[in-house]
Amino acid sequence: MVVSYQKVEELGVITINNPPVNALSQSVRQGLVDALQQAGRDDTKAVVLICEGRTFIAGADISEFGKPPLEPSLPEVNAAIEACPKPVIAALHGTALGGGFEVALSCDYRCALASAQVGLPEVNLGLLPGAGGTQRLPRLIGPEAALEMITSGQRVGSAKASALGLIDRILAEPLAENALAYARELVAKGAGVRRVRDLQVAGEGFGEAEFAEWRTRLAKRKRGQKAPQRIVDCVETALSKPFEQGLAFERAQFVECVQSEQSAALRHIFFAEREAARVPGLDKSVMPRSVARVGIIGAGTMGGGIAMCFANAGIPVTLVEQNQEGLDRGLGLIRKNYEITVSKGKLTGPAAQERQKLISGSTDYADVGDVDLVIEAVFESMDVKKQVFAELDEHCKPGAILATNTSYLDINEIAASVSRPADVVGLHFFSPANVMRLLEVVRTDQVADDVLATAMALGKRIGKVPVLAGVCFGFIGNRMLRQYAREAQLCLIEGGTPEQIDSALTGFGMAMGPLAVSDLAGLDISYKARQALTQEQKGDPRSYCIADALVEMGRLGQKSGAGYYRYDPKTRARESDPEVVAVVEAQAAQQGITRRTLSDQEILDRHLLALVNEGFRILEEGVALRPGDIDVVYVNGYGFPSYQGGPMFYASQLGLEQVSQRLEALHQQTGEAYWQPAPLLQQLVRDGQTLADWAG
Ligand code: 3H9
Repeated sequence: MVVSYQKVEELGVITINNPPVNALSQSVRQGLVDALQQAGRDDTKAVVLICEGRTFIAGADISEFGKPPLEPSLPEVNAAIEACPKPVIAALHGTALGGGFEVALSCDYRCALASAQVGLPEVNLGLLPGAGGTQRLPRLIGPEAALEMITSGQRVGSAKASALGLIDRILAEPLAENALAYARELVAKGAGVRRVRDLQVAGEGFGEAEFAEWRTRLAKRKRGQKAPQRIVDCVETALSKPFEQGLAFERAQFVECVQSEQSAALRHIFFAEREAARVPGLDKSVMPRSVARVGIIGAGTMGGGIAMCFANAGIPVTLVEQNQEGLDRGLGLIRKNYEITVSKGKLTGPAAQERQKLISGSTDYADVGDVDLVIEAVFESMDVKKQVFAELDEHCKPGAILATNTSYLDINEIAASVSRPADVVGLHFFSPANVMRLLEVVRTDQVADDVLATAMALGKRIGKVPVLAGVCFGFIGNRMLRQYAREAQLCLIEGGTPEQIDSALTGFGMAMGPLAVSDLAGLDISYKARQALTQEQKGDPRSYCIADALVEMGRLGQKSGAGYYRYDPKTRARESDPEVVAVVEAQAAQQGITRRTLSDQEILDRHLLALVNEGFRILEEGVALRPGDIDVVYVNGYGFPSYQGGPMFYASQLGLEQVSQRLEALHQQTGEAYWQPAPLLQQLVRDGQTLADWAG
């Protein structure tokens, strides 16, 4: 039974037990309605609603969305709580989220463990709270705080929730015993039914202008997303309309959101992120190795960022550099990063100091002799990496995991250079490493199962989204990125401007356009990498001649004040630069290209299709295990808009036949082999299959 009802002296106790997170699936909703009816009829004086397992209800059952609705709905459950003639007391632990928190808001009183958190994260799924959250929350905490909580989707701990008036009593463990004692206390003092719906919203001084301000702010902060704007509409309605009308309005908005493509995309990402953590073929009995101390080789931007990831998770780190000067520079950079975090109010000073204390520096490999995992983050050169691995092989204790943060190099070759190839794995972090959520875990030919299991578990422990990738040039993300970056160059030389290209992609929702990203990363990085290649390896000159010309003019991107754009030395604001147009035109003439007008749609199509086609190749080769893994990589590592679901989800929404036809048209038009639809795509189209069929 997922919901049970029990009489404990004068109290009725409703217990939900629906692992893993007590989601509100149909059986739970029905069970709640039945239990409430029973409680309403018997001689109990109050009802306690509590959950078994690791958490109070964590929300509606997301897997039910997109399917025909099943009765009773959650608003009906909440109405049943409010119709109960006795006070209902919600006892919270773990995370009371979304519909779960809305259930608690429908109760008369709320008590919680100090460790509990509450929140309305629906916005992260392209939704709004659809069971009264947008109407009840403003009645309890006012419109401003309600808007902040609902549009950010962030959780609030018990202490803050109590200060806001969301929780009436913070309890010590054990929850059940103390929640029942609290309920008895309420009964003893005659505390009766107390419905949030009957409260007036304290909305003085909050009117049309304030709501308009929120809409503008969200249009920037949640660019392109529909749900945040709808949330503002709902909260505004809570102020202007009676409760029932507000509920009806909210319901209509929720239904529209749940049917939207944006929500389907975000739900896809929610499940894909969790699926990505599973490694097929890796037996559940494989125990991850224990990781209590970590070493990092290289205190550059990447090494420092990685060190912060571990320190932030409470894991001590030893950072090794070649000389004291480099080490001091690296540690200084880390200190500065923490100072910025503190100045932004995201961390307290003492907490930042605690974290920094976990990072120690050294110039001696012997100091990583006893670490459980070491990550090499040095210059991207096979020779240099092999030298580092030889040192690690010599100094690290048996059983230590030896990881490389290489972005492109053949990790099998690195593994083969040491005496313990089974301990070698790729851990590819993304810059800035302490911020970006993606972690590509690269599986080498000889890697041990428990090393892989450790890498995946550790990724989650340090707050990353780990995705398994196979060895190839660029793994999943960067291999696809090369195709995308090529299109940016070709669109530029064929007739686009940096502004047009970037805005076509930011218009789609990309965090930044490809050329602005290049300016940020520094044009000299890929220039240097190209210099090491043969003419043949470099490929079509049209795809790099502009970049080369800019670097040779000293335009290295943001760091030199100019790249594809010009940057204001003070504000770093980006400006168009006619000089770039001149360079582009000169290069086009040199390559014999007559520039033409490109439509924004063509630019967008070419960039996305380049990603998608390579994605199919990567899937076919087994470099990525599932289409969803590629989407998770792009959303968490490359600024792909989560509400578009990632490149493979985008392809699925477009329809594989349509994707194949557009690729074929580009192939015919250009004669370029890379536009030929990938064999897997062709096969799926021939067989009338979807990517989900293939993955399933
Ligand atoms: C909503 O409530 C709408 C209402 O306003 C209106 C309705 C009318 N449903 O994350 P984990 C699964 S919208 C179904 O790995 P953790 C998850 O897929 C919802 N399944 O654990 C995974 O399955 P598997 C608002 C769910 O400890 C397993 O549970 N609520 C749901 O790291 C464990 O999950 C949210 O958005 C769900 N709601 O984190 C909360 N939640 O093992 C979403 C989880 O097969 N959930 N699963 O891969 C979370 O944020 C985290 O799961 C939570 C636990 C913090 C609860």
